[in-house]
Amino acid sequence: MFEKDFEWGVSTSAYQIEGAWKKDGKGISIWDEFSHQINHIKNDENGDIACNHYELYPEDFKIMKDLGIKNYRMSLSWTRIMPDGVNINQKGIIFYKKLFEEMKKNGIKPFVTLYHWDLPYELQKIGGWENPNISDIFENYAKICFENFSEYVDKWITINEPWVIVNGGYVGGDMPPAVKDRKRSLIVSHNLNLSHAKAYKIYKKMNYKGKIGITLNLVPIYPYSKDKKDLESAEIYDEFFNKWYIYPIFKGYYPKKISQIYKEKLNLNSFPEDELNYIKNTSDFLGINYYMRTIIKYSSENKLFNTEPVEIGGEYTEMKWEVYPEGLYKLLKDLSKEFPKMPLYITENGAAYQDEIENGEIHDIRRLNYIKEHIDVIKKAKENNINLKGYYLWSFLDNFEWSAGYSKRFGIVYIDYKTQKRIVKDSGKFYSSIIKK
Ligand code: GBH
Repeated sequence: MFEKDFEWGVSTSAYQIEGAWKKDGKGISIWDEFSHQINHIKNDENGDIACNHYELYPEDFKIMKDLGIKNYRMSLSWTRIMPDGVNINQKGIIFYKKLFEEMKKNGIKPFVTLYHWDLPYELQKIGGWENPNISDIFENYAKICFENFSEYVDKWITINEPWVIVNGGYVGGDMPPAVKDRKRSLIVSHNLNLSHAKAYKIYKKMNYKGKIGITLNLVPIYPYSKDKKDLESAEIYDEFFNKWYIYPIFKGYYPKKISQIYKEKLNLNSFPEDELNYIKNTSDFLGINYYMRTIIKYSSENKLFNTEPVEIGGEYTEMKWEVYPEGLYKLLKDLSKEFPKMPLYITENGAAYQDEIENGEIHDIRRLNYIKEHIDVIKKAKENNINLKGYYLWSFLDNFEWSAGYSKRFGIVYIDYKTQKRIVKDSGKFYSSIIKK
C-alpha cells in the first residue's frame, strides 16, 4: 500500500531549534526582537539557545539515522543567510552547506522551507510583509537559496502557514509584528501569495528540476448542527480559515462569500485580476499541517463572520486542541475530490503532552497513541487511492513553541534544556518501528 518512495519523515523549523541567535554574522529576526521583550512569551523565554541544533546537528542527524528516519523537513534562517534580508552573509551559507553535507552522510533527504516566520527585523522596519516590494525581496532571497543549495535540495516549501502569519501577526497580536488590524492582515495575505508565486516562478525559470510548493495549516470545519444558520456559518469559517489560502494559489481567486464580507464590513477592495492570474497554479504539491478539527455554530456575538467555535468534550492535548484523527481523513478526502491530481504531503502532525523521565526513559503513551491513530488514517487514505506522498511528524525535537516558550513539548526526542541532552521518547521508538516496517 505504501510505495517505496513514500516519505516518512520528521519536521522542525530554524528559530525553534537552532539557537545561536547571533553567531557567525546572523542578523536579528522579528522573533529575536519580539521574544526579547517582556510579557510576550511564557516565562519570558526566547530562542537564543533553544536546542542548540546549530552546534549539535551532527548528533541530531545521528539520532535520526539510528531511528531509520530518511526524510527531514526543516527551514532556513533568512537572517543567517542575509542578516538584513538583502545582503549575503557567506558564513550562513557555509553553515547550511555543512549541515546538508552531514545529512547526506547519514542518508537523510531534506525538504526545505524558505520561510517559517523569522522575517529579518531590518525588513520589518520598512513595513515587512506590508511593504509593496516585499515579494521582490523574497524572490531574491529564494533565488540565493536555490543557487546555493540546489546541489543538496530538490524539494522546497516557500512559506509555512500563511494563515498563522496573517492571524497571529496582524489579528490576534500574539506573534510579531503584533499589529491588530484585519484589513491590513488581508493585504499581508495577498503579499504572501505574491511572494510565494514569485519564488515559484523564479525556481522554474532557473530550470531546476525539483518540486516547489506551499504548506498550509488546514482545519476541517464541522457544522455544529444541521440548522441552516450553523451550516452557513461553518461554510464562512471554512472560507476564512482554509479556502482563503487554498483558492488563490490552486484556483486563481479568493472565495466569494468571505470576499463579500470583507468588502462590506472592512471596505477591502478586490485584488487585481492580473495578480490573481499570476498567483494561480503556482504549487507543485500541497503541504498540509494537520492538528485538529473545528466545530462551528452560528453566533450573533461575532460581528464579522457570525461564527463561534464550540468544544464538545472528547480528548484534548496540552495545547487544548482536540484529538480527532478522522478529521484528517475528511480533509484529505475533500481535497482529493476538489484537486484529484494534486500531490499531497502531511508536512506536520503531532501533539504536545507533558513528559516525565522515569529511569532515563520517557513513556509518552498519549503522544504515541496520537501518532498511531493518525498513521492509521494515512494507511486508510492510501488504501483509498488518495494521492498522498509523505507524512512528516511534528516534531523531531522538543523545541521553542512560539508564545508558549518551552512549556509545550511536541518532540519524539526529549530535550533537557539545562544539559542539551537528547532522549528518544517511546513515541520516537514507536515511529521508528513503523518506518522500518
Ligand atoms: C504549527 O502551527 C507550526 O508550523 C509550528 O511551528 C508549531 O510549532 C506547531 O504547529 C505546533 O504549534 O482555533 O485559535 O486554537 C500550527 C498552527 C494550529 C494554527 C492550530 C491554528 C488553531 C487555532 N495552528 N490552530 S485556534
